[in-house]
Amino acid sequence: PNGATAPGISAKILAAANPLAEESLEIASNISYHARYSPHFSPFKFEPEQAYYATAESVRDRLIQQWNETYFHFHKVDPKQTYYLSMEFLQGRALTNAIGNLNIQDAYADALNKLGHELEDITEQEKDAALGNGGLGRLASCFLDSMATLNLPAWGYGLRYRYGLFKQRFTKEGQEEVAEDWLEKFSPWEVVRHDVIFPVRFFGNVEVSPTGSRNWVGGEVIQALAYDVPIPGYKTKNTISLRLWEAKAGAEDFNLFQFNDGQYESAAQLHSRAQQICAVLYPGDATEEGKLLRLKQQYFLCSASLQDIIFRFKERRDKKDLWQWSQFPSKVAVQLNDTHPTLAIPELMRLLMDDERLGWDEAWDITTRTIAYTNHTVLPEALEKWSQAVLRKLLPRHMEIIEEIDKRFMAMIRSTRTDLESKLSSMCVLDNDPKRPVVRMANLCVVSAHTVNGVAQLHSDILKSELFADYVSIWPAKFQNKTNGITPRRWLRFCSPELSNIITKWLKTDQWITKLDLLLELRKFADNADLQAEWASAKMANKQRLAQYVLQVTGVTIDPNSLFDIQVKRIHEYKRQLLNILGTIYRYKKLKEMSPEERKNTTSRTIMIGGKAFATYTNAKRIVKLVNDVGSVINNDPEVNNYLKVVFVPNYNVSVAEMLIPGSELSQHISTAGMEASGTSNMKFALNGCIIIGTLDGANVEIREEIGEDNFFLFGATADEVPRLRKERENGQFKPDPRFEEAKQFIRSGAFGSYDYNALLESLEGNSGYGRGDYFLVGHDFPSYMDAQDRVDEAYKDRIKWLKMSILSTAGSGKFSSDRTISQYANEIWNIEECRVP
Ligand code: NBG
Repeated sequence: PNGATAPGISAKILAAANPLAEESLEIASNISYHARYSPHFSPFKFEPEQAYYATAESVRDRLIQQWNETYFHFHKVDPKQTYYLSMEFLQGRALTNAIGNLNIQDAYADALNKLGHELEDITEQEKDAALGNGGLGRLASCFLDSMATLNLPAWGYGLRYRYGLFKQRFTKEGQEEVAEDWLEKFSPWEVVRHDVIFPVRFFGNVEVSPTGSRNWVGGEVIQALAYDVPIPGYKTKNTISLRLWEAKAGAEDFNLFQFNDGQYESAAQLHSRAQQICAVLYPGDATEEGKLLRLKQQYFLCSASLQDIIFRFKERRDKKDLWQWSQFPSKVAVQLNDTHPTLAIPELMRLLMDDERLGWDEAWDITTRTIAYTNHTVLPEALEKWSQAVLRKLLPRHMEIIEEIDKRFMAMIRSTRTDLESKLSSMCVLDNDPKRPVVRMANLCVVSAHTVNGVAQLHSDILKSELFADYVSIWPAKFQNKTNGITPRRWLRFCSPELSNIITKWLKTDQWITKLDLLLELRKFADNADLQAEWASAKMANKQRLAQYVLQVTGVTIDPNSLFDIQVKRIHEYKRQLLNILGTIYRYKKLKEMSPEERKNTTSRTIMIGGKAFATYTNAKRIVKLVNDVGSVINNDPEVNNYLKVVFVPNYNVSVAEMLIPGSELSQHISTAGMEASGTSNMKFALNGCIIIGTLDGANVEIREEIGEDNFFLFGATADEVPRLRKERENGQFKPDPRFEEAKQFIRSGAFGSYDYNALLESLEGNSGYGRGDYFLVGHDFPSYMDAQDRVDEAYKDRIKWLKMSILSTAGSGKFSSDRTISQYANEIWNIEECRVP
């Protein structure tokens, strides 16, 4: 029986060996070995939790072997290598992915059966590694999967946050944040490297020697210790590393004298300061302390990673006789994932000049040929600007270097591009506004990186025509587009084995898993009744599984025969969850007004919304509360709840996404045009045969192109119309649709409880200002959104047509594999090549 089996039983099983199941027997014995000899729990306990850790350790054994081989192979071949620097990696769970990529799922399932467990229950035991917020962090993790699968010499560098993204809970007040203790017991997927440790300095001052060389001294020094996470590629030996830094102080920093004197806190002061650095992902930055801590985190990542990169570069050179620093950019590519790791630029300059004694010009040449920058947003509040005073205090030498970069940039413009002089004040790196002098990190990146890319065609176009327009004429070749992608392994093969098997059967190959363009072949069969029947039954199985899950986490029963309509993503006004819920409210009101006969002709829907609101983002939290309030009223209204249910799916994260996406039929990607840089969940939904209702924003544009406009429910203003619409609004020329007014009025009438939603609704009213005057154009897009929703209802009534659309959606998703994206980065930015472990 589940749980009661002691690991020792495996000996008996082995004795009764069935020679055909040799591999699974070996695995079972290896799992038993770990349960016994890597004891993390009391002996003779083998509940699912213990079984999970033992299973993970047995998988890790295999990974470590491949991992070491990969490291040695890279070391021997010494190819140019990419380092992906990111403050976020949203890895999610690792077990299913690892055994899937190693292609040993059947053997593991069998082995666990022998030990009295089901693989599915065991994988459920794993906590998500949520070292990221949303799309940007998950993109980094999809990229790692593709780098490994494509056998590229590439690594990730990040921070080992003690607490990742918070867990979302609910009280009567709404969302509550609770620390997520992903390391509560331990993570079997990381290996500490006690020999990989680098000092990282903060504060102090710059000393000038008699020869004029500059040196940063004093302040506090914290150690960066490496923890490596293996990243296996799919069906390849190549297993790369995600290196996460942890901050620690040494024994010599512990003041034994003070401690024995009873001054416990001051005795361990540096230890506690070190602990703060990696304590949480995105500490609140409303206070000065908070800002300083975030900057410390960013610098900590950059400094440790670059010291490590330089160390490896030298280590691989030492074997050869002669080498020069000028070779560095032909061996190293550094990609900055947004501006968060921008300090890598002055840090590389500092290491090359102050430690390696290169001159400015040589150091600058190396730095600019090494570093590339990806922009992930045009939202002004997300474009980082650090106070010059804070930077100067924390990193005095870097501030000098940044000033010098800016000075030289301005001199270059003044001497070669007098036509741009009037633009200089917005183009330069330092903003010397006496009220708030800051460093503009995006400008520092554009000035210093050899390549700047956006993450979808529309976004890259906007970067060139607006945000970075002034730089384009100086460096036209610097600006590129790399449309995002997602890994088809996690986001189809492993999260929906049912649908995957059908695809493999019809394509007569499983090669689509690494060559996603092959999905196009499915188009031929889109009208085939047999495929449609199989497709429908896989979708239904996924919907049933999802319904079970929803019941379990919310207590709400949902009907798998209703249309499953999902919007899951971070809660943000520009993503317009408010548009969704206002539309839902209107739908509810109309249902109430119908006769029972009329209701029977409507399309039954289950609307699911999920996502986390940043702790201090008031309107986002109000939206979360509104969805919950609306859900409680509608779901308990017996008159309509056969036709409409509204569920807030709590604690949205990677593993919840893996449950939701395969069971979805319609998903909403409805941001104000021009504001969502790309979106990546849109790609995951489309790949799983889910139809998108969306605006012409981010990657929606390209998804619609690929899948076909008949298979996409489009509505809303386009990006180029948005500025004019906002102007018209300011001039009082906007006439709201009566349906929009009716929905808002219904909330105000108290239909969803006594909470005062006025402040939230007022953000959709008035005439101007960011967050007021309906900056996000919810009111403008409301009527076309409702019309698109009517088209959805009609289309869903014709199940055959809907199935065809669903098949075509999957068939058209080939472009959105992160394998395609990463190949383009490799060829067009990094200039690296495959380095396959034999
Ligand atoms: C996000 C964008 C998304 C995009 C991801 C990945 C940030 C700063 N940006 O639209 O909002 O899909 O990056 O590129 O998190």
